[in-house]
Amino acid sequence: MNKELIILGLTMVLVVLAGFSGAKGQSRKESPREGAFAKAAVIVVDVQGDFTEWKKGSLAVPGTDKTYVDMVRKATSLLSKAGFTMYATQDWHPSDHVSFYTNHPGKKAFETVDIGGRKQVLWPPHCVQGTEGAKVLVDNNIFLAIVKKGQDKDFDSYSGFQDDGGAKTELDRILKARGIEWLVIYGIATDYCVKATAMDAIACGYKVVVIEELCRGVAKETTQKALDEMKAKGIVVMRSLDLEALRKLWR
Ligand code: VGL
Ligand code: ZN
Repeated sequence: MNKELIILGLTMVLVVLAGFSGAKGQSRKESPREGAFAKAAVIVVDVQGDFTEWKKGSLAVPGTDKTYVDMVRKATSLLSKAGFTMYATQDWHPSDHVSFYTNHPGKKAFETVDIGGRKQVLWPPHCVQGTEGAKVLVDNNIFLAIVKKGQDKDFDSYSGFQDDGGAKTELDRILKARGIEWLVIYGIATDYCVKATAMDAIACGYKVVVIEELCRGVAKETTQKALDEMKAKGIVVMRSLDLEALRKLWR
């Protein structure tokens, strides 16, 4: 047996293995994407423990069992592989947040109050910064960025783009910096954060598709109303995820 040849062979195997792991670790996230969906991004809205029945969340939205979360995970992975740039939003409140009924003595959960001339729904405390319930339930490594919102105790923020006081998040800037023109949006809740994010997205000049099957709403009537309002603004509401239909739409 030739010792040098064996050592050379082993070295080559190691070099190849190192090359593969390096490529994997570094850059699926950073390189601009190519192909039909190069200018398209996905925003997975607030798929967090506190909004799900699966995790017995404090503000669990109907229809958010493990089957729903698994469907979202599968769709998110599929879209990433198809070449979409992936983003998520994350509700991320301080414990003294204005939207928590517990911070308004005498008020009950789901009551609406007037705060500084704005209507504010009072929610059970949810998505408190750093808690288990605030975690995004989709593999975090898939996202180029997870945009936090609702961090200012004085303002609620259903939209991933800005809060009720008009303070912008980084979302529009990072999408524009990457040349994104088209957005696929889905998550929780259809009638609050999905709707607000989609409405701001279209106002910011993006072409927007909401995937109905991948969304869940707090209440039936407000969910139907939200879908109608979104359609009226030019948002395409697609019943279920269909890559071929998306390709045609944006050709
Ligand atoms: C949401 C209520 C309060 C949402 C967030 O993600 O739709 N809803 N905070
Ligand atoms: Zn919230």
